[in-house]
Amino acid sequence: MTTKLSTCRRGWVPLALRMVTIISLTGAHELSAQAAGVTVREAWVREAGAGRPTTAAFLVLENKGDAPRALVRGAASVGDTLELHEMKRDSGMMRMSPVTRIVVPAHGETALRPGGLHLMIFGLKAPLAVGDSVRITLTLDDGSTLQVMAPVRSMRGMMR
Ligand SMILES: [Cu+2]
Repeated sequence: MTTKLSTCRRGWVPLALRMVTIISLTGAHELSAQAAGVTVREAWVREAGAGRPTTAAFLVLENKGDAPRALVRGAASVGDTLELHEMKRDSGMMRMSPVTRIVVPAHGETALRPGGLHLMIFGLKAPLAVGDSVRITLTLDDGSTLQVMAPVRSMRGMMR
């Protein structure tokens, strides 16, 4: 019994080490992708009272790289799904609709702000109050991911 267990453990140690190596290589890759390319700033999420199923997130994407990049999808810790949205004037009304990608030009930036491009979070699991923070994961068209902690703010505070 004891012999079998120790054999089992010996078998698992190299596998565990290999997994750690793979994880750290992936981590290094993501880190260099971020350093070479796109960063996020000014991220915030609109507060959402009890019973409200959706909210929106805003941020600025900055691309320090030589190639254009695009945001292609994302996820938020507080909701079921996240969509990329734009606001457009349609016969005198402002309407929002999903977009498949948000381009960030080389050596440029793209702002997601109220009234324009934004991230829409659906299926909120709990109300969001000022002072809370939301973890948002963004995936770019080169497969790299960015993580940002976005504070929750009131819409009124932003309009001042
Ligand atoms: Cu929207």
